[in-house]
Amino acid sequence: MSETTNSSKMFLSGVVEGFYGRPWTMEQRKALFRREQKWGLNTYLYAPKDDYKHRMYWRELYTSEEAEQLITLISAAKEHNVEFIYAISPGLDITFSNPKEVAALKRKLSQVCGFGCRSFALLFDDIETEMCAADKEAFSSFAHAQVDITNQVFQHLQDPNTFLFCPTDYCAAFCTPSVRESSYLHTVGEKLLPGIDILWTGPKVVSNDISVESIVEVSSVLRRPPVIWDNIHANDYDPQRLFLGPFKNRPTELIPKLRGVLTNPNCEFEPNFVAVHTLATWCKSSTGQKDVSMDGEDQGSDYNPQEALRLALTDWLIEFGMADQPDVSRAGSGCPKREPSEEEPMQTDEYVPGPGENPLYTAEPLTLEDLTLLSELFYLPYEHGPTALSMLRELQWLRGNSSAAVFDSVAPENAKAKEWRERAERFDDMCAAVVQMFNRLSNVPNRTILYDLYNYICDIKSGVSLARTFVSSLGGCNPPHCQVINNDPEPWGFRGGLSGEFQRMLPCHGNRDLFRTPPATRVYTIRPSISKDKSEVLRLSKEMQSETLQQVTLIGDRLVDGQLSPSNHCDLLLEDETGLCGFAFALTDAKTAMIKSQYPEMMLRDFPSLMAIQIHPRVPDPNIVKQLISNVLSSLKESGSNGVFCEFRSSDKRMLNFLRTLGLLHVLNVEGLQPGLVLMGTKL
Ligand code: GDL
Repeated sequence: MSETTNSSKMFLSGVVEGFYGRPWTMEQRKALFRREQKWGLNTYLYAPKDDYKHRMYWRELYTSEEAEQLITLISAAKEHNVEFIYAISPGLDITFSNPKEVAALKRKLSQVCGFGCRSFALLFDDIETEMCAADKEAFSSFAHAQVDITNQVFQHLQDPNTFLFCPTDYCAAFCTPSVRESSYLHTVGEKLLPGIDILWTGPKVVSNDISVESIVEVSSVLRRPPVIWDNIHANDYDPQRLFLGPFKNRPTELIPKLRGVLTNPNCEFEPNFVAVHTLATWCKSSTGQKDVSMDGEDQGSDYNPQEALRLALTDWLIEFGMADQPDVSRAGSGCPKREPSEEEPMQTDEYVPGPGENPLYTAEPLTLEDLTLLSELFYLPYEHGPTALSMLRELQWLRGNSSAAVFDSVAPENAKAKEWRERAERFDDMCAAVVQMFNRLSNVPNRTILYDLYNYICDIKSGVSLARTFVSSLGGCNPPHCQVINNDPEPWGFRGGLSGEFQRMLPCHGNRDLFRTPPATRVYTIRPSISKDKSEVLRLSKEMQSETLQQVTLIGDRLVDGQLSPSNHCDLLLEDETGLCGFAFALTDAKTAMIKSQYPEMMLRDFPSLMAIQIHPRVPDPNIVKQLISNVLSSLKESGSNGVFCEFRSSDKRMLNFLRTLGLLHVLNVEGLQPGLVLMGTKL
C-alpha cells in the first residue's frame, strides 16, 4: 500500500459544495473561506451539481465575466489559506475513448488553471454505469475507462497540489458484491496513479456512522487512505429536512487513517454554521486511545458532539444578533446600532404609543436555549435531538392513554388521570417553547440567517401547533377532538402536497419514521442459505445452546443441523460485517417432522408450521430481526399456512425476551408440554 505517498501531505479538512440545487453565491463562498480560516479548516471543493459548467455543459469554457468571478473567488480562498479544489463532473455524457473528449477536459481544466487554481477533482458519482459501444470496445471495464482518463488529466496538469477522484461506487452499499471483492474498486486502487486521492462517503451515501475498520478495509482495496466526502449534513434529498446537529458518529481515531474529511452540507448556506463549526472542532480534537462508543459519547477522545454543538451554537448566537440589512433599525439587544448616513436620513418622528394605545411590538432576543431547541428539532439524518424525541414520546403516550384524559373530568384525583394531565401540561410547555423560539427567531437582526431558516421553522411551528391542539382537545379543552381535523380545511390542511400523498400510500417506506424505526447501528444482509452455510449455522446454534445450559430436544434442532430441509423460501440467514449472526428456518407442515405426536392436534390446527430462530446477542437492532422473521412468515403464509410456532428452551431467557419485544410472536399456552419448553407463535 502506498500510504507513505500521502502521509506527508496535510490533512484535508473543510467543505465540499457538492449538493444538487441552487449553488451558493460567490459572496457566500467568500464568507465560508473566512469561517474556515477562523476555525482552522483548509479546503474547499467546488462541485455544485447544478452549476451548468461543472456538470451538464462541462465542455464549455468560462466567459470572461465568469472567469473574472472565479479568479476573484480563487484568490479569496488563497487569502484565507483555503485550498480551492476545482471539480468537474463529465460523466453524464463523456465518451471516454474519444481523444477529442479528453482534449476538451484538459482544455477546460487548463482554463481554470489559468485562473490561479492549483488543485482539481474529477467526479464520476451518480452516473449511468453502462458504457457506450465505442467505450466497451476500447476498455475492459468502466473502471478502466475512468482511470485511464483521470490519469491522463492528472499528468496533463503537471503536479497539481491536490487531485481528487470520485468513484462511481463511492460507498460500501454501492459495491458489488462487497468492498473487499469489488472489481471496480480494485481496478481503481491498482491503476489510479498514486498522487491521486479518492473520495468515499462511508458505508452508505449518507452514513450514520463511519467505523475505523471500514476505513481500514476500503484503504487496503484503494491502496491509499480515502478523503471522506461526508453527506451527514446534506439535505438536498428532502425539502422538509435541515440538519443542525453536531458532526457525530465518526470516531476521532479515523483522523490518522484518512487523507481528509470534506463535508457536503445543507443547500442553505447560513444554517451550515453548525455543520462546519463542529467538523472543525472534530478535526482539532486529539485522538484518544480508548474505545469509542458509537452512541455519540466519544469516550477516550476529547471530541464530544454535545459539547461541540454547544460551542457552535454559542458562536452562532452572536451572528444572529448582527444586523445585516438596512431596515433593521429597531432590533433587540445585541444588535449593533448603525450610524445614520447622508443617504439615509435618521428617522426623527419615531412613533410612541400614547396612554391606552397598543404598545409597540417587541420580542425578546434569541437565547442559547432557543438555538439548542432549534438544533434538536432539525438534528441529524438518522436521529432526532433529545427534545424532539421526548416530544414525540410524550405525544405517543398521551394519545395512547387518552382514556385517562376523559376520566380526568369525572375523577380528577385518579392517579392515571393526574399523570395524564401533568404530562399534557408538560407537552404543552414544550410546544409553547417551540412557538416562542419561532417568535424570537423571526425578530432577529440578522435577516439573512432567518430567511434561510424560515420555511423550516414555519413548518415545525405548524406541525407542533397541530399536535398541541390535538392534545388539548383530548384533554377536553375546546375545540373537541373531531373538530381538530376539519371537514373543509384550508390548503395547509393538506400538508406535504402530492409527494406527501404518494408517501402515505406506500405500505412501508411511506410510514418510515425515525422515531419508530431508528436506523440499524450496522449494515446487515438477509439472504437465503446455501449448503456451504451449514457448518456456520450449526456453529452459531451450538454456541447459543451452550449459552442456555439446558438440554431439551427440539424439532427445530433438526432443521438447523440439516437433518430436515426447510420449506421453499423459508431458510433465511442474517449477516453483519463479521459474518453469520442469525437465522430463521421454517417448515410449512410441522407434522412431517414429528416422530411421535409431540404437540396436541388442536394446537397444530391453529399453528401448523414450525420455525427455528436464532439471533446472536451482538445484534442490537430489533428492526432487522423483524424483517428477517417477517420474510419467513410471509413465505409461510403464501404457501397456505395459517399459523406458526417456535420452540425455545425455557432457560433461553435472552431470546424469549428479545422476541417478546419485537411483538411478532407471543407465548402460546399449551397444556402438557415437556418441562423446560416454551412455545411462541402467531397466526398468519
Ligand atoms: C450523492 C451525491 C451528492 C449529493 C448527496 C446527497 C456524492 C458523492 N454524490 O450521492 O452530490 O449531495 O448524495 O444527496 O455524495
